[in-house]
Amino acid sequence: MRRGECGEVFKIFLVSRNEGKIKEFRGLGVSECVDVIPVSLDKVEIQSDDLALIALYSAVQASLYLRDVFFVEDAGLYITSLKGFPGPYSSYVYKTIGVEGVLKLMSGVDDRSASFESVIVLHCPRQGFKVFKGSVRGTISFEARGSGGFGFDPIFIPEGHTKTFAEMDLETKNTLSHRARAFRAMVDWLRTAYKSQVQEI
Ligand code: ITT
Repeated sequence: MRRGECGEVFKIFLVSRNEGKIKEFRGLGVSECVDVIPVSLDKVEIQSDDLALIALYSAVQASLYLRDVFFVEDAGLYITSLKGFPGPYSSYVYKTIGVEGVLKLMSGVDDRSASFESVIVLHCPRQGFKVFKGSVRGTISFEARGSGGFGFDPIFIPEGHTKTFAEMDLETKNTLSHRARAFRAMVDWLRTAYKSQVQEI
């Protein structure tokens, strides 16, 4: 990890090809004085029920190419009445049946509760891999609403709110999201590690 020009801005690489994710992490970085730099790498995503394992495997692959401090994230939507589906298969389900397909699976279902989960795996050349998690509870709406965000945002209403994530602006989503919680946990850890003179993280 390198100190940026103003002395307080950290630079950190994010390995991802998901534009929506990259935009959110860059926005989160601005509010935390962290310059998040996206890197696109070919990586194979394993199949597992465990998001942390998927993210860890991606991080290990990326570490073969990247020697600096970087992180990867794996995230998913877990719908209670569908026993956690699509969960770790969210990316595939989004690309295949999409938002409308999930709404169809939920038609006539009263229990709309769901959560978004995010797992970040941070790679530090000296300290190895560290895992950070974040989640947000909410409900699945009855129809798709809003044009912001990405993925399943048009059908997810975070707890305590009436708008879907896709009806919120980026800043609002970034105060509540699973991704924001995992990211802040990582930044807190990095700051502590850096300040406690673990200069070589
Ligand atoms: P990278 O691995 O390149 O980062 P990806 O799109 O493959 O990108 P994931 O495996 O983490 O990333 O996919 C998670 C999928 O879950 C994503 O494609 C969305 O469909 C959905 N998802 C995750 N977080 C979301 C969010 O904040 N809002 C809406 N949908 C989300």
